[in-house]
Amino acid sequence: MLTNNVERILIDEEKLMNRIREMGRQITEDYRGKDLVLICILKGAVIFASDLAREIKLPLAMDFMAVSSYGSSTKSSGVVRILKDLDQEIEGRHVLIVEDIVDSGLTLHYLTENLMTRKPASLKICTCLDKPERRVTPVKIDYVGFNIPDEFVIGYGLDYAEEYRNLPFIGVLSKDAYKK
Ligand code: PRP
Ligand code: 7HP
Repeated sequence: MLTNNVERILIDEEKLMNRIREMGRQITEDYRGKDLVLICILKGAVIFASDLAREIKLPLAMDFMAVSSYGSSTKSSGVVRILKDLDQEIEGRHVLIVEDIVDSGLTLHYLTENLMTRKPASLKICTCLDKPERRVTPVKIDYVGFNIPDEFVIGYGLDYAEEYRNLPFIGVLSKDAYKK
Protein backbone atom coordinates (compact mmCIF):
# COMPACT_ATOMS: atom_id res chain seq x y z
CA MET A 1 0.00 0.00 0.00
CA LEU A 2 1.02 3.60 -0.65
CA THR A 3 0.98 4.49 3.06
CA ASN A 4 2.88 1.37 4.27
CA ASN A 5 6.14 3.20 4.87
CA VAL A 6 4.62 6.22 6.64
CA GLU A 7 5.74 6.15 10.27
CA ARG A 8 3.35 8.99 11.18
CA ILE A 9 1.55 11.93 9.67
CA LEU A 10 3.41 15.16 10.45
CA ILE A 11 1.14 17.67 8.69
CA ASP A 12 -2.32 16.66 7.55
CA GLU A 13 -4.14 17.91 4.48
CA GLU A 14 -6.29 20.44 6.33
CA LYS A 15 -3.32 22.04 8.10
CA LEU A 16 -1.45 22.23 4.79
CA MET A 17 -4.32 23.91 2.98
CA ASN A 18 -4.99 26.41 5.79
CA ARG A 19 -1.36 27.48 5.90
CA ILE A 20 -1.13 27.74 2.10
CA ARG A 21 -4.22 29.97 2.08
CA GLU A 22 -2.49 32.28 4.62
CA MET A 23 0.74 32.32 2.61
CA GLY A 24 -1.21 33.13 -0.56
CA ARG A 25 -2.90 36.06 1.17
CA GLN A 26 0.46 37.43 2.37
CA ILE A 27 2.08 37.06 -1.07
CA THR A 28 -0.95 38.71 -2.70
CA GLU A 29 -0.48 41.75 -0.44
CA ASP A 30 3.28 41.89 -0.94
CA TYR A 31 3.25 41.66 -4.76
CA ARG A 32 0.21 43.77 -5.68
CA GLY A 33 0.99 45.84 -8.81
CA LYS A 34 4.24 43.94 -9.50
CA ASP A 35 5.23 41.74 -12.45
CA LEU A 36 5.43 38.46 -10.52
CA VAL A 37 7.03 35.25 -11.79
CA LEU A 38 6.76 32.10 -9.69
CA ILE A 39 9.61 29.70 -10.30
CA CYS A 40 8.64 26.20 -9.30
CA ILE A 41 11.59 23.92 -8.60
CA LEU A 42 10.75 20.53 -10.06
CA LYS A 43 9.85 18.01 -9.21
CA GLY A 44 9.16 18.25 -5.49
CA ALA A 45 7.55 21.71 -5.46
CA VAL A 46 5.03 21.05 -8.20
CA ILE A 47 2.10 20.22 -5.94
CA PHE A 48 2.77 23.02 -3.45
CA ALA A 49 3.30 25.55 -6.28
CA SER A 50 0.02 24.52 -7.93
CA ASP A 51 -1.94 25.01 -4.72
CA LEU A 52 -0.09 28.21 -3.74
CA ALA A 53 -0.51 29.83 -7.18
CA ARG A 54 -4.28 29.45 -6.88
CA GLU A 55 -4.22 31.26 -3.52
CA ILE A 56 -2.35 34.25 -4.98
CA LYS A 57 -5.08 36.52 -6.27
CA LEU A 58 -2.91 38.45 -8.75
CA PRO A 59 -1.84 38.12 -12.38
CA LEU A 60 1.38 36.09 -12.41
CA ALA A 61 3.56 33.96 -14.64
CA MET A 62 4.83 30.50 -13.77
CA ASP A 63 8.05 28.96 -14.92
CA PHE A 64 9.87 25.78 -13.97
CA MET A 65 13.43 24.74 -13.24
CA ALA A 66 14.64 21.26 -12.51
CA VAL A 67 17.74 20.82 -10.41
CA SER A 68 18.85 17.74 -8.61
CA SER A 69 21.15 17.14 -5.71
CA TYR A 70 19.65 14.06 -4.10
CA GLY A 71 19.27 11.26 -6.59
CA SER A 72 17.63 8.36 -4.80
CA SER A 73 19.40 8.89 -1.48
CA THR A 74 18.06 10.57 1.70
CA LYS A 75 21.19 12.76 1.92
CA SER A 76 22.28 15.66 -0.29
CA SER A 77 25.25 14.93 -2.50
CA GLY A 78 26.11 18.64 -2.38
CA VAL A 79 26.40 18.73 -6.15
CA VAL A 80 23.64 20.73 -7.83
CA ARG A 81 22.87 20.09 -11.49
CA ILE A 82 20.49 22.07 -13.69
CA LEU A 83 18.34 19.53 -15.52
CA LYS A 84 15.90 22.08 -17.00
CA ASP A 85 16.33 25.84 -17.21
CA LEU A 86 13.69 28.62 -17.32
CA ASP A 87 11.79 29.31 -20.55
CA GLN A 88 11.28 33.01 -19.74
CA GLU A 89 13.58 35.99 -19.19
CA ILE A 90 13.44 37.30 -15.61
CA GLU A 91 15.41 40.55 -16.00
CA GLY A 92 13.50 43.40 -14.29
CA ARG A 93 10.78 41.08 -12.99
CA HIS A 94 9.85 40.13 -9.43
CA VAL A 95 10.83 36.51 -8.95
CA LEU A 96 9.57 34.20 -6.23
CA ILE A 97 11.27 30.81 -6.02
CA VAL A 98 8.85 28.11 -4.81
CA GLU A 99 10.42 25.10 -3.11
CA ASP A 100 8.98 22.12 -1.30
CA ILE A 101 11.75 21.87 1.31
CA VAL A 102 14.94 23.60 2.41
CA ASP A 103 17.34 21.14 4.00
CA SER A 104 21.12 21.77 3.73
CA GLY A 105 20.37 24.96 1.75
CA LEU A 106 22.80 23.92 -1.00
CA THR A 107 20.17 23.86 -3.73
CA LEU A 108 18.86 27.34 -2.92
CA HIS A 109 22.31 28.78 -2.43
CA TYR A 110 23.22 27.65 -5.92
CA LEU A 111 19.88 28.74 -7.40
CA THR A 112 19.87 32.25 -5.92
CA GLU A 113 23.44 32.89 -7.11
CA ASN A 114 22.53 31.64 -10.56
CA LEU A 115 19.25 33.61 -10.82
CA MET A 116 20.76 36.86 -9.47
CA THR A 117 23.10 36.97 -12.48
CA ARG A 118 19.94 37.35 -14.64
CA LYS A 119 19.12 40.68 -12.91
CA PRO A 120 15.58 40.23 -11.56
CA ALA A 121 13.94 43.31 -9.95
CA SER A 122 13.71 41.20 -6.77
CA LEU A 123 14.33 37.60 -5.80
CA LYS A 124 12.60 35.97 -2.85
CA ILE A 125 12.15 32.44 -1.59
CA CYS A 126 9.02 30.62 -0.52
CA THR A 127 9.14 27.08 0.84
CA CYS A 128 6.49 24.74 2.12
CA LEU A 129 8.87 23.12 4.63
CA ASP A 130 12.06 24.17 6.37
CA LYS A 131 14.43 21.87 8.28
CA PRO A 132 16.62 24.51 9.96
CA GLU A 133 18.65 21.94 11.97
CA ARG A 134 20.14 20.57 8.75
CA ARG A 135 21.44 23.84 7.34
CA VAL A 136 24.97 23.77 5.92
CA THR A 137 24.75 27.03 3.94
CA PRO A 138 22.75 29.98 5.29
CA VAL A 139 19.77 30.96 3.11
CA LYS A 140 17.35 33.83 3.68
CA ILE A 141 13.84 32.41 3.33
CA ASP A 142 11.04 34.94 2.95
CA TYR A 143 7.98 32.70 3.30
CA VAL A 144 7.97 29.41 5.24
CA GLY A 145 4.96 27.12 5.53
CA PHE A 146 6.20 24.94 8.39
CA ASN A 147 9.43 24.37 10.30
CA ILE A 148 9.93 20.65 10.73
CA PRO A 149 12.33 18.45 12.74
CA ASP A 150 15.26 16.58 11.24
CA GLU A 151 13.35 13.57 9.92
CA PHE A 152 13.00 12.37 6.34
CA VAL A 153 9.57 13.32 5.10
CA ILE A 154 7.50 12.23 2.14
CA GLY A 155 4.26 13.27 0.47
CA TYR A 156 2.75 16.45 -0.96
CA GLY A 157 5.39 16.41 -3.70
CA LEU A 158 8.27 15.05 -1.63
CA ASP A 159 9.65 11.70 -2.64
CA TYR A 160 11.83 8.90 -1.49
CA ALA A 161 13.37 7.18 -4.54
CA GLU A 162 10.67 8.88 -6.70
CA GLU A 163 7.76 7.38 -4.74
CA TYR A 164 5.15 8.89 -2.39
CA ARG A 165 4.87 12.31 -4.09
CA ASN A 166 1.09 11.79 -4.41
CA LEU A 167 0.37 11.39 -0.70
CA PRO A 168 -1.97 14.26 0.23
CA PHE A 169 -0.20 14.87 3.57
CA ILE A 170 3.38 15.22 4.83
CA GLY A 171 4.48 12.04 6.57
CA VAL A 172 7.66 10.75 8.18
CA LEU A 173 9.28 7.95 6.19
CA SER A 174 9.61 4.84 8.31
CA LYS A 175 13.24 3.93 9.02
CA ASP A 176 12.63 0.39 7.72
CA ALA A 177 12.07 1.85 4.27
CA TYR A 178 15.68 2.99 3.86
CA LYS A 179 17.83 1.35 6.55
CA LYS A 180 18.38 -1.80 4.50
C1 PRP B 1 15.00 18.28 -2.91
C2 PRP B 1 14.04 19.42 -2.66
C3 PRP B 1 14.89 20.64 -2.72
C4 PRP B 1 16.24 20.16 -2.26
C5 PRP B 1 16.46 20.65 -0.85
O1 PRP B 1 15.13 18.12 -4.30
O2 PRP B 1 13.01 19.43 -3.61
O3 PRP B 1 15.01 21.13 -4.06
O4 PRP B 1 16.20 18.72 -2.30
O5 PRP B 1 17.63 20.15 -0.30
P1 PRP B 1 18.90 21.03 0.10
O6 PRP B 1 18.39 22.23 0.86
O7 PRP B 1 19.69 20.08 0.97
O8 PRP B 1 19.65 21.40 -1.13
P2 PRP B 1 15.68 16.78 -5.01
O9 PRP B 1 17.09 17.01 -5.44
O10 PRP B 1 15.40 15.62 -4.11
O11 PRP B 1 14.79 16.69 -6.33
P3 PRP B 1 13.20 16.49 -6.52
O12 PRP B 1 12.53 17.78 -6.07
O13 PRP B 1 13.04 16.26 -7.98
O14 PRP B 1 12.76 15.31 -5.67
C1 7HP C 1 15.22 16.65 0.55
C2 7HP C 1 14.17 15.83 0.86
N1 7HP C 1 13.31 15.11 0.11
C3 7HP C 1 12.36 14.43 0.76
N2 7HP C 1 12.24 14.42 2.11
C4 7HP C 1 13.07 15.12 2.88
O1 7HP C 1 12.96 15.11 4.21
C5 7HP C 1 14.08 15.87 2.25
N3 7HP C 1 15.06 16.68 2.73
N4 7HP C 1 15.73 17.14 1.67
